[in-house]
Order: sequence, then C-alpha cells, then structure tokens
Amino acid sequence: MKIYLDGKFVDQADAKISVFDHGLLYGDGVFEGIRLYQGNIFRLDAHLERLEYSAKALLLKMPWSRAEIAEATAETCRQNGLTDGYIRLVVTRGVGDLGLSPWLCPVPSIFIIAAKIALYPAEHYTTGLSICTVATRRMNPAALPPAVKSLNYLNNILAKIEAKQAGCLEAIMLNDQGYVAECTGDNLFIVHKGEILTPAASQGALKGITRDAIFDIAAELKIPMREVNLTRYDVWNADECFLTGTAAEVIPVVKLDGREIGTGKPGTITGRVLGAFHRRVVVEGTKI
Ligand code: PXG
Repeated sequence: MKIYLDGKFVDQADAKISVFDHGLLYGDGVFEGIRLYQGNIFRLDAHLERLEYSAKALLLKMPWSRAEIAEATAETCRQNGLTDGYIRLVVTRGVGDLGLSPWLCPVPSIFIIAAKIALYPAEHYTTGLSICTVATRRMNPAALPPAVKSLNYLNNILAKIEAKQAGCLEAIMLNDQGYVAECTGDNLFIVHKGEILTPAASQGALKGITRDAIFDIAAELKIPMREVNLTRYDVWNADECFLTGTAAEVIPVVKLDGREIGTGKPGTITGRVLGAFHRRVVVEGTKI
C-alpha cells in the first residue's frame, strides 16, 4: 500500500511520523474519513471544507490549497489502484517540543491512506442494529466543540468501549443537558409520524457529510425533515430509527435500551432513504 506523506508516496512500512509530532503527543490535529465509490470520491469538496473549518478552529494553518489536497487525495487512490474504499486524510500539528505550545510546531504534516473499510456486519443492514445509551456524555462545546473533527477522539472511544461492554456495536451519546447528540461515530435520525427528525449540530452532533446528504434525500423524496431536540423517550417511541456515517452509510436501528423501535424491523422510510443514498453515491462524487 502506498501512503501519501508530506508530498511523497511511500510504502506503508516507511510511512512514519515523529514521536514529537503533537498529533501523537496531544491529539493535536484534524482528520476526515471519506468514501470512494466506483472511482468517485463522495462529496470531496464538503469533506475538505469541513477539514478547513476543523483546522481553523484549532488555529492550525494548513499550507496547502484545497485543490492541492483534493489532487493528493485522488492520486492516493490511483497509486493504490483503488476504485472503492475508504480514505483517511489526517493533518497533524507537526513536530514540536515536549510541552503543549502549538506555536513551537512550525510545519504541519499531512498523510492520506486509501484502503478498505469494515462496515457493520452485512446482516445488520437488513435486520437492523440494537443499540444502547452510554453514560459517557458528548463533549460540551465550551470545552471542545464536537463539530471539530480532531485527532482527539477519546470522548467517542470511551463511549465505544461502553457500547461494547453492553454488547452493542453502536451507542447513543447524550449531551450534558441530557438530549440525544449522536452516536460514537454516526449521526442519528428518527422517523415519527412521517417526518424525519435529527438533533441539530448545536446539540453536540458532528455536521456529518452523510447527514447533509439525508437532508437532500428527504427533499428529493418529499419527506418532511427537521432538526429538533430529542430525548431517549423520543427515540424509544419513534416509528423508525437509522444512523448515518461515511463508513456506515445508512443503517437501520431496531432497538434502543432494550425497547423495540416501531415494529422492531427496519422501517419503510429508512429503506427508501437507504435506496436513494445508494443511487447518489457515485453521481455525487469527484472522479479520480
Ligand atoms: N459523528 C461522529 C462523532 C463521527 O466521527 C459521524 C458522526 C458521521 O459523519 P460523516 O461525515 O462520516 O457522515 C462521524 C464520522 C469509526 C469512525 O471508525 C467513524 C467516523 C470517523 C472516524 C472513525 O467508526 N465517523
């Protein structure tokens, strides 16, 4: 596998980062997870815009243009002969001193991995996921804005550990007011009385690229959709529930905290959204 690292393509074994890189020492950096479908990078510009916003939030000045990063991303796919896969694009603060000071890290690093992704086991796309709510709360925006896709993912990792300990593949994280924020690596949606409802980003949800696509799909399918504050009660009493993410795409949820959602089977609106998503992934991509 060829990895793009600071302007060069290197073998996986040679793709190394310094132990003094603040991305490693402090989680000081930003990243994107992007999909490649039949030689098309899904919503690449939106991913690169989010990367720029995340970097700006950390005052991490990226010395590359969006076009340069886009080309490096496409070239990484080409170098690996990949037409379908998952791209991980990472920007670190770069090498600095021992000590937090980011201003002592003059040169950020960028690396791009284009590989395959293990989705949820295939059967869950037809049977649906059983998820739970975990005790770990989504970070307060006044501490670390959850909209920043930073290399510091411990909040989500702690929640993921709790999910696994409870025997679930994914879990709901509440914000510190007790409203549903999102899942550990996916955005959450419910269907109630024919409407699609999802928490606003201000409730602690990442502004997911797949989530954005759901707004477009809802408009296309003429299904009303709104951002609302959701409690667990709302999800327990929903007619349908589904999650979205770059890796997960659109996956139905049929149980939360031991309570069946709706009929306990993936819902019809979820199925229509999933179908519409699959029709869009290639056409909405940038050709590599
Ligand atoms: N919420 C969070 C916290 C995420 O990290 C999403 C929602 C979905 O956003 P997109 O843009 O992908 O539709 C994400 C992104 C993993 C993993 O291994 C998942 C993400 C990122 C990194 C790793 O499960 N999902």
